[in-house]
Amino acid sequence: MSVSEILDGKLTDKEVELKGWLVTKRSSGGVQFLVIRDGTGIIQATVHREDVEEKVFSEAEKLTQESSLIVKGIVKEDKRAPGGYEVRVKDLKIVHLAEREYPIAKKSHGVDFLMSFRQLWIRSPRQTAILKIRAEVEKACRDFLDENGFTLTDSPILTPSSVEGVATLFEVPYFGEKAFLTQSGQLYVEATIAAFGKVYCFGPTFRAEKSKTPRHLTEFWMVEPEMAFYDFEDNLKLQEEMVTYIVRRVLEKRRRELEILKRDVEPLKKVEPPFERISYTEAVEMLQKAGYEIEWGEDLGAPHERFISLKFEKPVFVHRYPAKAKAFYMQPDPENPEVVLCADLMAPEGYGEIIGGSERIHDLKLLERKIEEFGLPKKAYEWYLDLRRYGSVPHSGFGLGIERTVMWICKLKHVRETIPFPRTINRLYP
Ligand code: NSS
Repeated sequence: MSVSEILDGKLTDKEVELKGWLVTKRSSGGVQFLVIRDGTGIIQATVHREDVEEKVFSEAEKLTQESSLIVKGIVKEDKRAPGGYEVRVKDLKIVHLAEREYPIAKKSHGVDFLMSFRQLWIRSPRQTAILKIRAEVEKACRDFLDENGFTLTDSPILTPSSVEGVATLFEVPYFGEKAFLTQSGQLYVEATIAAFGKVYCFGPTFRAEKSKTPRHLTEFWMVEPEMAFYDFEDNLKLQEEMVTYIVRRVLEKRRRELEILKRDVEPLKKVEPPFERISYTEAVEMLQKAGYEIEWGEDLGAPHERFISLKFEKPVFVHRYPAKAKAFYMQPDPENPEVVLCADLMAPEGYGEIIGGSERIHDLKLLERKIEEFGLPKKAYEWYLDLRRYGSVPHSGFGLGIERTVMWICKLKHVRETIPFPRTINRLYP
């Protein structure tokens, strides 16, 4: 039996057994008020001296914060109790009596201190709410793709080559050779589309990001759909549908968690197709007019993305970036080969990029030329070039960053709270 079942009103006046942890305890006269959590919710349990054997009452007195316990009792509706229900305890067993000093008991700890005790911090209501929403976002991604004819094909993590530029590669020794932790599974899903049509990979990706920003992790999770015969336009439509599906799912299933986070849900309700669209060139003009020092040709940085994202109520695609600012595999725009058929999706409310996607080059000669222009070792990409030798088709895909998406949906200031154990330039512990 779980706390959530009690809070849903399914077990009123029934006897229940709850297994969980003690959040807080206070006593008043002959009653001890225990606040217990079990992973599904938080509830108050009361131990009345007159209801229980002396032994049970004194066990309850011993309880320290975070002790694990099993209680048996009767569920009572009680307007005064948080959540509207409480358990009137008949029996109680301590499973483990926690040490007295809980390291993160004080309210005043800073985030960095709390991150050093992440193994304990994840138990707090705010952190569990965020991680529940993360799990819902991940499930929504999978459900959306599985329901729409996609096949999951996992990409390798140890790879011989770079996808998103050599500057952020993590190198690993590999039996006398060099391997790299994957920056993106994209190149491999480009291979599996020829076997399945529509595919995706979903896994951890790694970037040796030297930047210390509130939205960069060195290890983050990405879901990467790839579709044969999809052009640039088809790709954007799919992204609109998928992001809308994810947001709706969280609104539907994770209301309690959004409330814990005090997330205003009105902006989220506005997320529906079609999303806004502006070209990179228009974005640069908007930024220049607003006084930003940016030249055509430079990639957009966090402050630029923030500015643009705040101009729109819905997510906005910024499309057709300069070829030089983006990755080697992107299809040039036939109307202007200086730019490529790519789009980054900016989440609203100042959040900026959550998706990067593009139509891919499917012509062998052009791809060979790009690999050379970008100074990449052709040998490592021979297998990838094969995809353009045998049944090449126009195709497109994108990568949605889970942590950035959760950060926006939860309206957080920093991406590090969106993953159970974050990895950043200065954090590898715990
Ligand atoms: O570099 S991306 O823009 N695009 C790719 O990796 C493509 N190869 C994906 C594809 O087309 N299959 O990264 C995609 C998303 C980006 O929009 C962010 O949401 C997220 O991945 N991302 C990150 N999240 C957290 N930390 C870091 N460092 C990070 N880098 C990208």
